Amino acid sequence: MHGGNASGSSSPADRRLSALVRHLEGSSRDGIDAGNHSIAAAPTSGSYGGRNSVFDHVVMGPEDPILGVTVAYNKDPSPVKMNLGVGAYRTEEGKPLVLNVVRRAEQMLVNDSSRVKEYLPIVGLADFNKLSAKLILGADSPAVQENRVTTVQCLSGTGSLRVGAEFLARHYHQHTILIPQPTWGNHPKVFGLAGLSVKTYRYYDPSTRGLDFEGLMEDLGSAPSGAIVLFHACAHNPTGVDPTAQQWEQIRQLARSKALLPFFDSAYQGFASGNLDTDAQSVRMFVKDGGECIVAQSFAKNMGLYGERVGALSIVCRNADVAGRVESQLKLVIRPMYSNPPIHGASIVATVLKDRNMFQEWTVELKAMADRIINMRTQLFDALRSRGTPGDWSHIIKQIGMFTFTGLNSKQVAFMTKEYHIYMTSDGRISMAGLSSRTVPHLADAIHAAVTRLA
Ligand code: PLA
Repeated sequence: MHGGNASGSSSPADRRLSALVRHLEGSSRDGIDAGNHSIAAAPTSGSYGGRNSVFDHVVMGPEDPILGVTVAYNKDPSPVKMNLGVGAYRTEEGKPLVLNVVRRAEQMLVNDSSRVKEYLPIVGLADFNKLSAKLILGADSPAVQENRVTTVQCLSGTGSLRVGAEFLARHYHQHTILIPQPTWGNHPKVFGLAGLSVKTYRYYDPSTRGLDFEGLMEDLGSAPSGAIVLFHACAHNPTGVDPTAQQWEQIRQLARSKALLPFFDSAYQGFASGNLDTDAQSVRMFVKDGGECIVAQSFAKNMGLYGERVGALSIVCRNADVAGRVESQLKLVIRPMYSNPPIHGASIVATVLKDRNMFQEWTVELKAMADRIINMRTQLFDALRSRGTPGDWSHIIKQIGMFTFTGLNSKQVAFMTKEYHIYMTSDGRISMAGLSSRTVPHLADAIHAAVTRLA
């Protein structure tokens, strides 16, 4: 079977298979040598003196569009190099940050000799799950109180999205998912490989550098009834453009009238405005109306736990009975994937969320990170203005969250990398969290040169 297509009538299993076929065909196309597949009788015994590998036909795959930027950056010996690719917070000194409250929680965990390293349940740490649901849905959320939310601890935001997608592919009647155009580059892969059929809805208008609200409403309005719709809860990646509260309300009404199933990706709660509740408003709006929805949460950015891989998937159901059955099926998704999640990161989060003082300390540290990013926006904007760089750069201060979607094209990006050792994704996205007062002038010089030399 070649070039299998996801026709309307195919099952999730068929679609998963054709997604895999496309994925594999893609990897051989991306490779340097897709020819000569004669692997007949390639032995595993080593009797060929190690010359022929059973993997000889494996071609070199491309680097990831985001994480590959860090790979290239690491290879550059220049002392002035800057990594503005991946969204990872850096201090004014350009160093990764472990929050004080996280260090404190870790000390407490280490000092507690009653703590052991047993397996967690398939769904993860119970305290962590309950507290994560309250964090995103609100401490007084009726949905949580009525026990109609099931929350499972997953491997950060990505793992939560994937578990949610696998569950939907198996148990939800509609397999079309609409994702914004553009969106985080991993979204189509996560959903497609789970067997969902991925379509896009209009989101960003390059001419205004703002939301294409009409396009969005039109595309959601013509979506198949019951389709899944992916929303970024706040701080849309890569555009930094979020709907206003009024627009969210219109989106909610439309989504509910068409029985669309909202799937929120919340990777930046607290990072957009500096306030955890403000950044959860979009999600809470959809929970308040009593309808169902799904939320994938990440603690990578807001608690700085990137490599600990801490996240949660919550499915808000109509009633506790449904939630219980949904949870039983989530366990069947998780068990053959990674059995059960790691204990350390979730214990840190639970320790911080459980304790009033530590929670308070976290919000202060979180606000400081968000404020520093906002400050970098102002500094970069001012630096470009003082250089008289052609163009309207006000979007730098208008956009929200970790990234600025600069509008620089891939040629300009390549120029900045080559001539100025500035690393960023080829779509012109820069991580504002990777900037500091010391490095803003270098970036402004590079942007100025790119814009004036390569229109
Ligand atoms: N969802 C969105 C919208 C994201 O931007 C990211 C991370 C994730 C989910 C996944 O995060 P997690 O699995 O680490 O919790 N995006 C980053 C990193 C910060 C990445 O690409 O993996 C980015 O630079 O876009």
